[in-house]
Amino acid sequence: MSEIDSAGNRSGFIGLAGRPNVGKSTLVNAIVGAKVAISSVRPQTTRRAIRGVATDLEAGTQLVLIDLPGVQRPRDELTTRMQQKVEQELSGADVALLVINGEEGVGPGDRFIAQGLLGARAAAGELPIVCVVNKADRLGRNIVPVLIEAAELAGVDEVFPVSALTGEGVPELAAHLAEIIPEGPYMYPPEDRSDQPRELLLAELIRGQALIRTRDEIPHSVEVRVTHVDQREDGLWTVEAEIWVESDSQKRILIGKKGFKIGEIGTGARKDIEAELGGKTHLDLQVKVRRKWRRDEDMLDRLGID
Ligand SMILES: Nc1nc2c(ncn2[C@@H]2O[C@H](COP(=O)(O)OP(=O)(O)OP(=O)(O)O)[C@@H](O)[C@H]2O)c(=O)[nH]1
Ligand SMILES: [Mg+2]
Repeated sequence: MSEIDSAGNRSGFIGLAGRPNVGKSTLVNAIVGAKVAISSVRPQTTRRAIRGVATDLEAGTQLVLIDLPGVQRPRDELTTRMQQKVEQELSGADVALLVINGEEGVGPGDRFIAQGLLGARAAAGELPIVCVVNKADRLGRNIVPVLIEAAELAGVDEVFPVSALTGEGVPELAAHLAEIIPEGPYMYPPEDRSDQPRELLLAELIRGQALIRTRDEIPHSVEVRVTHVDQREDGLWTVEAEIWVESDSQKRILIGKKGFKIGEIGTGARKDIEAELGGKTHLDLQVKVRRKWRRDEDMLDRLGID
């Protein structure tokens, strides 16, 4: 892109911080206008920092939204790394977006995160902190006291009521973000929606289906690797993937009676994958036991969870 093309453009990194399950990934998808990050009712759905890209060519602005794992107390090597990643990404962002679950109101966890953002601001010199009170669709007029509590959080500059699910309030939020990001050329090609390699995005779509169809400890124990993707001449895609769990009993549950559960996961994942690839897909899933992969540093390195 030439100097002249980018003159007057604005472009910036926006780091999303918030407790697990407040709706960060749903909000990233809503702003980008595509499913770039998986969301689910399970806390700790997001494991990697994913960048969602929203470019408005007419306005000449590009928001790069960094979807981050929910902030919580680390439990194992996986969650420890997730926390470190959050701190590292926020310290390099142009704007911090603090997302709160409006339905639950402002709690000690949100205050803790707001304090952390103040720390990041002190280190960065300057860091606007925008607060989103999400799940506004659940609140109606009861949102007002939550908006006030949010505005009183230390460091918060602006508060926006939003429903990431219905899209209410999202354009206003995006417009404000576009105003406060710095001037500069685009960081990603304008047609990009995400920074993820295709294999990783497809693996996440499969994991998303496993998450919503299992319970208890299983959602946290699942990881997915896509081992093969290709397209035949007649257009049919083939995707091969391994679903990892941590024990034989989890494997039995994930496969289910007569393969019912894995069949359901495959059907749901195939739909999402076909939407992403834009064509009919044959999906081959294999369930494998990888004991303690969540505590295995080498394994986490290879999975790209750093
Ligand atoms: N009613 C309602 N539900 C929402 C809204 N936004 C998100 N949700 C739901 O809240 C749940 C959590 O959403 P996620 O986007 O996965 O939350 P997250 O903050 O990314 O969670 P982690 O990745 O675990 O930190 C999902 O079931 C979403 O459908 C909203 O605006 N309204
Ligand atoms: Mg998430």
